[in-house]
Amino acid sequence: MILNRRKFIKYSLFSSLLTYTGGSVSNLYASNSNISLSELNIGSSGDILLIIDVQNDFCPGGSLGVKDGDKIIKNINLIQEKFNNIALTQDWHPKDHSSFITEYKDKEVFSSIDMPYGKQTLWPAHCVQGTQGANFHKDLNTLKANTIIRKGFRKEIDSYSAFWENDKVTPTGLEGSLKTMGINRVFICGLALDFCVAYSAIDSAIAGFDTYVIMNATKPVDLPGSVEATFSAFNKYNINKVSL
Ligand code: VGL
Ligand code: ZN
Repeated sequence: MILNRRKFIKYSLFSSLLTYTGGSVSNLYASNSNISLSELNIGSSGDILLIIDVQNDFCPGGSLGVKDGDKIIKNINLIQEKFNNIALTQDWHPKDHSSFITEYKDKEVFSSIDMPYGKQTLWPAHCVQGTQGANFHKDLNTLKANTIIRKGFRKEIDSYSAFWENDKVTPTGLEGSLKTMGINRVFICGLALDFCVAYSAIDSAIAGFDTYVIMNATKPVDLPGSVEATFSAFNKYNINKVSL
């Protein structure tokens, strides 16, 4: 589904979390992303690759499809070869999840409502547990992952981040898991750069991990201002942009 950009940005949770800085997306997108993964000696036991939400509903043809979302899968599979620790996330909602527009009368898709934990965007139904839309894309190599984190499975709370649900108090368990594993560097890729990847990267940095986003293994929804807002958050939280 193609997002209604005007409506979406108007109501986006990001408009409160991050600040629109203006300027050209393509310039920003290219800047500071020239550090190569090969310079970083990937593969020690302290490194993990975190692959966010590479699921059918976020790929073209899905109910919340990101443009060219499937085109990053080849790079993600190549990158996996370098890592000894890999975690996948899977957006995993009950069919009556409170973030779904189908649960409300007289509300518009991509508008927001007040939840006990703050503003919540209303989405088209997506990634419903047990459906084809919730499955990982068939081209994603899922064999090497040692961890799969499901998020958003509580009817009352949405979860963009791999670490904390949107209420910011319910953990997914990933932070404790990575700390127990002795992880110190987290490399993040997947969908979508300006939403679930961004929230995951911010929470990773706040948790104290050195955090890297792999720019040629992610794609943004790219609403007006959303990529600039993501990159200003990356600067604020010292999140590094790297490339394969
Ligand atoms: C996502 C909206 C709702 C994402 C998940 O993975 O980017 N976006 N649920
Ligand atoms: Zn979702």
